[in-house]
Amino acid sequence: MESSAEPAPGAPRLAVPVAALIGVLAVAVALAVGHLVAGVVGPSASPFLAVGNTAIDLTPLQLKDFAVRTFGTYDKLVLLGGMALVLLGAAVVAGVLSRRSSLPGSILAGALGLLGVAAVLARPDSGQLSVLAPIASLVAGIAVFRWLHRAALSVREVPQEGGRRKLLIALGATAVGAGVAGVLGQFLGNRIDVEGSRAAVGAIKPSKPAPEIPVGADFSGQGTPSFITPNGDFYRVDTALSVPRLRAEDWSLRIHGMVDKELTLSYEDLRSRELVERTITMTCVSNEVGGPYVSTSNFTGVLLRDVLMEAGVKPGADQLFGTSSDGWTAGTPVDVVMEAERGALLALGMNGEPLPVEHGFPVRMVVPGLYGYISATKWLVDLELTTFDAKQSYWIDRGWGRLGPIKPMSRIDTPKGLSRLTGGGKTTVSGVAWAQPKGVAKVEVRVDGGAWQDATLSADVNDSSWRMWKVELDLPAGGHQVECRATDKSGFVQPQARVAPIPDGATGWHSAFFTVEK
Ligand SMILES: Nc1nc2c(c(=O)[nH]1)N[C@H]1C(S)=C(S)[C@@H](COP(=O)(O)O)O[C@H]1N2
Ligand SMILES: [Mo]
Repeated sequence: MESSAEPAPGAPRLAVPVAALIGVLAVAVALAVGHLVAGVVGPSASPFLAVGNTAIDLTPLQLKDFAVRTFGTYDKLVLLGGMALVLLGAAVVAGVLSRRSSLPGSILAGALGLLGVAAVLARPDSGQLSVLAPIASLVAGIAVFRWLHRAALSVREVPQEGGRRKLLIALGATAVGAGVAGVLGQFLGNRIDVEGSRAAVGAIKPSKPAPEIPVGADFSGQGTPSFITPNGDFYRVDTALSVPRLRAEDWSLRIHGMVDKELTLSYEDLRSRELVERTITMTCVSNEVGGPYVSTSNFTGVLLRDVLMEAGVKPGADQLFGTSSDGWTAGTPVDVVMEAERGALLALGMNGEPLPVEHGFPVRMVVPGLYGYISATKWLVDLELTTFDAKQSYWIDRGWGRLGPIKPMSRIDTPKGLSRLTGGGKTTVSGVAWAQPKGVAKVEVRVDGGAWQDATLSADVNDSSWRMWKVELDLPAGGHQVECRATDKSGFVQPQARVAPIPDGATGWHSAFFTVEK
């Protein structure tokens, strides 16, 4: 019982830990029930994920940039973990504020519930039934909170035989119930068998394979990446908290807007067309100088230009506006996509396999020479011919540049910055360079600000993909700085000026400091 020194309120109070636990359990039930109903009406209706996705969409540029820089591909896990902590705190506060009456906690739970409703309604890909999930969540959260609260208070009021035990059972059952509902929701949400669909699609065989990658296209023995990036190692950047699950057999692509003839293409329609294979290096605009968001694949697909010619692009349409199944958008310059030599693809395959789910299965766009944020829509479901004045795509809306040509860049992969090298003065410095779509003509290296010297380049595969470089240096013991710069085939030299990725891609020379020990 409470100490009698407390001002007597005339009503019993719950102990702080019990009150906090009731708050936490009620929030857990709310989330789990929301997730369960979302499993039935559509994964984007899950209030927790919807709040997370809305947070991603609303996050200011600088914070997002910081998150990607600091947490890399784990940024989403960090976001969900952070949200869970905030919710946990709110649940504890709601519980503790409600030691006497369940009203304050119910109000806070209601407010959180309404946040979930608003977030789900704001999702671009939520269906009409999706609001049922956050509403169920809200109702279940408040009901469980009040029920547990009443049960706990009655134990306080009339301490009865076995009362505590009954309360413990109620709390335990609630925890188990929340767990079961959450797991079941996850299971139902994953019931769309996307891996089954991928397996049924089978190998993607091009009618026009890309030329064989020559031996000597990389120096992977000397520290550069393999020329072709294995699918599992390909960098990943997207805003999707849960990866869209589309089956090839349900998928279709609508091409409309400023066209002579609207087209709707099924997966089989695309697959039965001529499939070409292209070796393409993709790059993210948010890649820092020296950063990892660059990879190369053999993409197989249909030439986008041919499909657009069939639809007939009306004069004046300067933007090809792509939308993914989860509502993300990218606006690509029509003139770039229509260049015959560019080879922009509606891609179905990566390295002979159907696209991995996280890289856009069943179909994505790939445009050599353009950063992904304005060209590489994954889980593509809609292409509209329009103008740049009429519509803004996802990242343009958030302050990034309209046109996204990839800037020539080179990166040092070996030695790693700040490493200590032993075993003599001979040092191999190696890395990668890219300048799509012009191609890399030259990479130069200088040591300690001295004269530039040409690096040895790997075999030239094509102008849309990266090249590897290396130099053999004989360095005296001590600390050294190496820098590199690329020149493209038009003679443009990678600029020295350091510019941040925002708004249209980083520039600057990558450098590495290391120590040679004799
Ligand atoms: N649907 C969707 N497509 C998307 C994105 C996204 O957030 N959603 N991100 C784009 C960005 S910024 C890049 S760099 C590329 C990355 O493709 P990858 O993850 O296959 O490497 O996808 C693009 N396509
Ligand atoms: Mo990107």
